[in-house]
Amino acid sequence: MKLVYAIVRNDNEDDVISLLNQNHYSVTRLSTTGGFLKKGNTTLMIGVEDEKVEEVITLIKQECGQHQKLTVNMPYISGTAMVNYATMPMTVEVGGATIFVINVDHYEKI
Ligand code: 2BA
Repeated sequence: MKLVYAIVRNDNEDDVISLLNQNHYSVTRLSTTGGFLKKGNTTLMIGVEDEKVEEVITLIKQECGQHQKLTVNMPYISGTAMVNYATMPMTVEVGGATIFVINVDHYEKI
């Protein structure tokens, strides 16, 4: 058996947990903080049989994998939106997850 730790962005947590639950994986969610940026993130703990690890990682990638997103930002000056100015569409990288897979020596539910 393995324990998958997945550190995901807070804005992905609900969707990835729903997807894992729909696929019959149990998940424990921990509220965590990145040591570098000191911003909140979410660490998921998922205990699975060895042969299910790849599927779990695929599901996490499906919701949290890095991808590009087109965004249109309204220019602001001193907190005031410059509505008459042309907005500039930008492509930004979003998503991403850090995954650790750990061997489990012993597992039981009592
Ligand atoms: P990521 O590498 O995508 O990491 C996102 C979060 O995942 C991290 O948040 C941390 O909570 C966790 N994490 C990543 N690698 C880990 C590991 N080897 N062990 C334990 N936890 C790990 P933050 O620490 O706040 O980092 C946010 C982002 O800042 C990182 O994104 C990376 O792009 C950058 N970063 C982190 N440490 C850095 C450093 N020492 N120098 C430069 N950039 C750094």
